[in-house]
Amino acid sequence: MYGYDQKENSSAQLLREYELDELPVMSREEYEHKYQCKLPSPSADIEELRRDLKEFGYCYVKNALCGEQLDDATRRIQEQAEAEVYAGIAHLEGGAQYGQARKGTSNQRVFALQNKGKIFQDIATCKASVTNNGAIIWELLMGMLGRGFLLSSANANFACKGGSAMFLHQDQGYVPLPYPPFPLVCQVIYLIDDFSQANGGTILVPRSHLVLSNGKNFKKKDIMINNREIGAISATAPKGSCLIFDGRLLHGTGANTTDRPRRGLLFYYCRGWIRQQENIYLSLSKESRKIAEPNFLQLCGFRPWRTLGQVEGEGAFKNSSFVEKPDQPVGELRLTETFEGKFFSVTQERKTFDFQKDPKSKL
Ligand SMILES: O=C(O)CCC(=O)C(=O)O
Repeated sequence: MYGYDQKENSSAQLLREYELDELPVMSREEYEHKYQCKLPSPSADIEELRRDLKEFGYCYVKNALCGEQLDDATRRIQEQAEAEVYAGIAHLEGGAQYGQARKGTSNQRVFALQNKGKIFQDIATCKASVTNNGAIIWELLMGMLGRGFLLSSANANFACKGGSAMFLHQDQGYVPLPYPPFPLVCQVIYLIDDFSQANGGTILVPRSHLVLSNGKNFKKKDIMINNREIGAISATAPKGSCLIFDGRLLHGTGANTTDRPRRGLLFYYCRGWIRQQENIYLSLSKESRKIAEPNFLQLCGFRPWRTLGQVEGEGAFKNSSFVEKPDQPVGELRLTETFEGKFFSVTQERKTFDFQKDPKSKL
């Protein structure tokens, strides 16, 4: 999910300045010929997927959603998108320019999937009954982001006819350069339709995760891959696959020139110590909170991790407990004249305060 900041030293500014936010897109065959390489294909072999992520910055997991799982997810997202349009609350965008991601009306985003069907919570946690090859996806996420990673946001992106290609960006573009030598965030896109160059398959710049991390070689002509200037392709894979990419990889939605929408479910994850894109603590609806399973709540950050995410100090040492919004957070307290001669007690529960008059008390 895009995130950019136009401050000095941010990758977004450099990408624009050096015209890397828009690159001509070649076919897979052209790319492989030009750069003398074999680009990633859908696979369920974890070693191959790890190699693809390391070398190219992306990989495709084969049959991540299939059969009924894919049908259910497709039905749910389609009816949600239509209902949001009908209700006049749809997020329509063009996807073209910096600062104008929401302008234009061809493409549609469905935000906050965590509230729009239990199936999306289950896909986020790679639950075995919903996600095929989910254990492989989870393993790859752990390999990239380490233990305690979080769901940063979840949305659907419908690229539709007439929508222009989105500016190319790095999902961790808000992090000052140079980047550390590992991803801070990553994106998992479940393909609801076959992705192709014609229907706006995500534009990817293979290997850009390695060559655009130090902030020094941002000039297009200085960025060489196998002795050729940097180049872009479109993600092409059958529906049901999932595309996983490193947060440093240059990418963006492609332009759909066909008559049918290109739909993708986007799950954006971050390391456990990075602020999430969606403020899920505020936006998770009561109903969705009720049906959420512990794994999902943990993924959203409802469980403190290594001292982070505490609530009034709770969870600092007990990593096993989930935290809740306190009914009555402790505010300013002081013993003043008013309290003299009064008995003051705090119950074990610590959240309920009980003030009673007790003339015999010394307090
Ligand atoms: O939907 C896509 O193809 C990619 C969307 C994207 O780049 C983003 O949201 O950051």
